[in-house]
Amino acid sequence: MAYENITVETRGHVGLITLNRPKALNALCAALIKDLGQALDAFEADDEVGAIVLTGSEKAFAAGADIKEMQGKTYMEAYLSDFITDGWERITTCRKPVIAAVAGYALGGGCEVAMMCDFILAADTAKFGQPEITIGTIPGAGGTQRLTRAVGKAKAMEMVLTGRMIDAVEAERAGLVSRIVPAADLVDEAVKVAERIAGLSRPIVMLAKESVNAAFETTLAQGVTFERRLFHSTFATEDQKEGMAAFAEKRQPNFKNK
Ligand code: DAK
Repeated sequence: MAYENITVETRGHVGLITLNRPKALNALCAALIKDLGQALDAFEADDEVGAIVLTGSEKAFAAGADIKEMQGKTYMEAYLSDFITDGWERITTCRKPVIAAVAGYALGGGCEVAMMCDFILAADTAKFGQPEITIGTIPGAGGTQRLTRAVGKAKAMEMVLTGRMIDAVEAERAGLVSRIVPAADLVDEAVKVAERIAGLSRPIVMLAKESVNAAFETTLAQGVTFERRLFHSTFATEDQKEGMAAFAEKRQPNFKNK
């Protein structure tokens, strides 16, 4: 399928989505969000794809929602149409792992989209920020919530109240990104990590993802109980038998996603 604002390719068992609106630093207009949703739907439905990488350009992962598209909206138009809600949360319902590979600016909605992914690999050029306050609004796609959970109240509050950007080193130190890689290696490294995940048992990977995500929605006791139940359920899979047999027999496992 041809898209207007993204490019899509498959590398091995990895679905690679590249945001591609260079003239606007990948600003997330409605058409782009629609393209992104359709690409995610297609990769979710593709049995050959085990993990997804979402990236942008060298200069910008995404510089936010499209300010020019939203600047003239009235309150009633925004409220009644539930403005830019449609499709924005699609990444969070993806059952396959989604890795954000961020170089350059990830601002406003761009930072929020990166945080909706399962983890963020940052190029050494990455800059994260929630600058909405500087244009007279506040984050609207989880910036005050996911950022606070990722980096804690002090840094999130400073970023949201001042619009200050943080670089890759500060983002890694604060726990926003899993690690930093040289910009030139970013996409290859993200695809390598995704390929590694795609080579594991798909149902077990999905259970692991579900269990980590439960940590954000439950008490500790509920989360640990949930994890225990999922752990027990892995013993109903052929892949658990294969994984442990392979270990005991000192060979590589051959997972069948069963
Ligand atoms: N929207 C539209 N166009 C943008 C843009 C944006 N967010 N960011 C950049 N551009 C455009 C610029 O207007 C410029 O276009 P031309 O003038 O050439 O036509 C082109 O991209 C290049 O940008 P600059 O000339 O500004 O490039 P610089 O290198 O000088 O500066 C910059 C780069 C990233 C520092 C700067 O462009 C910048 O400050 N951009 C805006 C960053 C920002 O404020 N982002 C937050 C936007 S508000 C929600 C979902 C999402 C959201 C809310 C609700 N729901 C689900 C309810 C999200 C809101 C936001 O993200």
